[in-house]
Amino acid sequence: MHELGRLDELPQEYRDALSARNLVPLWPSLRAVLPPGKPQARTRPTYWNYQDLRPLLLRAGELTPMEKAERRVLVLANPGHGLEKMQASAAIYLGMQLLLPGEWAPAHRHTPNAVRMIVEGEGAYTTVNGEKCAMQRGDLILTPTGHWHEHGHEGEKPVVWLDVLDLPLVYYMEASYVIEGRPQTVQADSAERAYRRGGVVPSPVFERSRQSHPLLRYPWAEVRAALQALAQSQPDVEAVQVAYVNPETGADCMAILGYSALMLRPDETLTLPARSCAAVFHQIKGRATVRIADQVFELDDADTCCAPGYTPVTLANRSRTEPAFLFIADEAPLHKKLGIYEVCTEEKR
Ligand code: GTQ
Repeated sequence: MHELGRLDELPQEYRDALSARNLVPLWPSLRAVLPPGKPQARTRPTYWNYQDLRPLLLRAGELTPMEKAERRVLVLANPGHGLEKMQASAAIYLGMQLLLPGEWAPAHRHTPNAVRMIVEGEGAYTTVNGEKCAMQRGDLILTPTGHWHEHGHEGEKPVVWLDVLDLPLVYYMEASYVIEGRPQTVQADSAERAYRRGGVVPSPVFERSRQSHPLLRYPWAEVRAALQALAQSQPDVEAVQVAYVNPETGADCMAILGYSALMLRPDETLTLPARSCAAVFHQIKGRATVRIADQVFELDDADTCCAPGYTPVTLANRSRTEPAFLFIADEAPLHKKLGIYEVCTEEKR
């Protein structure tokens, strides 16, 4: 690929004339916006150790009362994007949120989609459009775009969860905003129970559910059981992985980011092919080693790391006796909708 003309080769008076008219020559910047063969990722492989950040999060609980925080969150920011951008990847935002006993994070709704993966503590809940969702370790709770949500805590110890939002994308689209609300009236029943068993959904033919997100809470006990059953019934399956889906349609549970849970069997090593989208790995339980390009991260309970797109990732269970469980968030739904999703071939790596 031959070299293109540089900006400083153009007469100053010509450049000024262009600038004055809001015009820009493409060729000095063409290779930057269309790099040959492979994108230039700002997203760097990055690791956050939970035991290391936990005391700092608890200190935020002492330093900043809820009234001054609204949401008490330490953002897991990728230095490749600049910490102030609060991005884990191009489209993924990650935050560790703390709620202390008796505290309440007031109702609001916003355009970015959020999910929460509960990390520790008991007795907290999120109410999403009137549905009270209990928060237990490993549970996934959806807060889709436009849904009212507030968090409360009736337990005794601090509760921490990992927020995953598509905020960087929605912000980039100039579509990010929030609306403050009043405390929600809690519905008597939750949809969760209706979507529970035996491959049946509450959908009589004359009244299909019109909800875009019929199920909001995915209890960890059930997801873990699904993983263990899969591992047992299909011992040769390449990846013991389940996707969090809309039970009505089987489609990704959220429009922009994709969510799955993966079990590494004792001693198992699994190489995920390089894909165009970035991904986040969060250890629900166990000890996995995550190799991303030339970086190796040793994850323990509640540790998190992220990988740029176009990069193969190797996961290995460090235990010979116990399974390791990972929660994975990726940008695959977004890439698929944009038509840019790729599982990369060898030459591209
Ligand atoms: O809990 O509603 O990490 O609005 C960032 C923005 C959490 C939340 C975040 C939010 C929330």
